[in-house]
Amino acid sequence: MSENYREMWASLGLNLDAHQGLLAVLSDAYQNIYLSQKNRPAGMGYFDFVISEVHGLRIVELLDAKKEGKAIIGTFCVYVPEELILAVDGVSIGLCAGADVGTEEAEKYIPRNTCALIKGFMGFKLAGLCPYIESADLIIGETTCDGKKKAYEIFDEITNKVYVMELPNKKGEDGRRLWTNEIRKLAVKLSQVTGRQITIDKLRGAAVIVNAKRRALKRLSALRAHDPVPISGLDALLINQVSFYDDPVRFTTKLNELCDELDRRVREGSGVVPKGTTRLLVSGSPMAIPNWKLHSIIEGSGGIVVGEEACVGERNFGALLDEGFSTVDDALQKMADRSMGINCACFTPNDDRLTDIKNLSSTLRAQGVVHYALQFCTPYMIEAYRAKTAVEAAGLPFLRIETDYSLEDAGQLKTRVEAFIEMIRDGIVS
Ligand code: BJ8
Repeated sequence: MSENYREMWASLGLNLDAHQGLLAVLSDAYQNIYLSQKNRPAGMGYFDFVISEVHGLRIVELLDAKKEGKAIIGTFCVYVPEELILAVDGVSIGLCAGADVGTEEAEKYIPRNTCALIKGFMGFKLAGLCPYIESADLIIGETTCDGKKKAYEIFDEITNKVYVMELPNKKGEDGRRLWTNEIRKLAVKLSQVTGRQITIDKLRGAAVIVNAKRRALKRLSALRAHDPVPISGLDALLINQVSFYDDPVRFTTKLNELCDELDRRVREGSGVVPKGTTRLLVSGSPMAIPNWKLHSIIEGSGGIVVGEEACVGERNFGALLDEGFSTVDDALQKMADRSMGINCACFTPNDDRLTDIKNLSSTLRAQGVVHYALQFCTPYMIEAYRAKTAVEAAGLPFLRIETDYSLEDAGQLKTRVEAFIEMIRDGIVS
């Protein structure tokens, strides 16, 4: 890929040598973690291709879209409604970063003890490694955790592209009103940036596209409830990560084709691992691409991940947008209501997340919950206590993990995960 796209990367101002190094590391990691898996569905070929072209063909597509007058809109949070971006003919791209890059540069601006996701997006920009950030016309931030909202101030100084939405901390009527108003303001901002009017027809078309994507992701999620599981947690995680980058219509078609194949597997009783493999739900901080660390450890330790109660996972697609809106403002209200149903640890109280974890564990027939918090992600690190109490009260074992993107603790984590799986298998906890 590299030679063909060098000129494009140079025109975006990337650091070509460092970028080349990053692609080489990613390609090795992908080979070792993904392509070495046994018995993968053939339909994963499309997603492998998307990853192989994540800084290539997809960027060509974005630049072509810009030539057609479309805007590229970067986002960091599932509270930002993708429909609104599509309604102004924009292209929505998730910008969260799941790799330790540019750390030294990032730490010149933000403290060492900042979560890896924030350090990641700052590092990608500062080290000149992200063609998505460079292509973006507007980057939408939100006042979720303290780390993100303060980092956006600096990120805006560096990029001059950041628009921050005010997300409330509580979900009562006041919070709902505030968030609805923020969505109205975002609609105005997007119209200004793109020069496009938001109409009811545009919103209807966008709602159909994004709901179809959510339905396909829900279909994939439901298939993971079977035993044997027809697809690995690693592959399902990858699909969820790709859902933030890929063209939504093409993505949905390809994912539905893959689900057809998984349906056949289920009918034939064949799975990616033997029936009875220990089933785990992962819950917590989002795992942005290419963060495959925990899934890789779990599945390399004899378990299988059957679901993610996370933003790269169920929180992103769990609820559909109510398409029964009659005016533009009604649509904006319904978007606000949909996203206010997402249970992020940035909210207080957040009891509904505990219910989500228990319900999902039961639907997906998980035998244990692995709670994942990125180090220094205070909301999820602290909420782990209440998640543990709720999960154990429901009779399920719980493993609490705090980690970052580095592989330094991989051996230690593997030992803990293996012991957890063994305990479940031996029926010591149930
Ligand atoms: S809705 S989880 S996408 S805010 S990992 S930066 S919380 S310190 S990403 Fe999130 Fe929206 Fe919530 Fe989801 Fe802060 Fe934690 Fe870092 Fe995080």
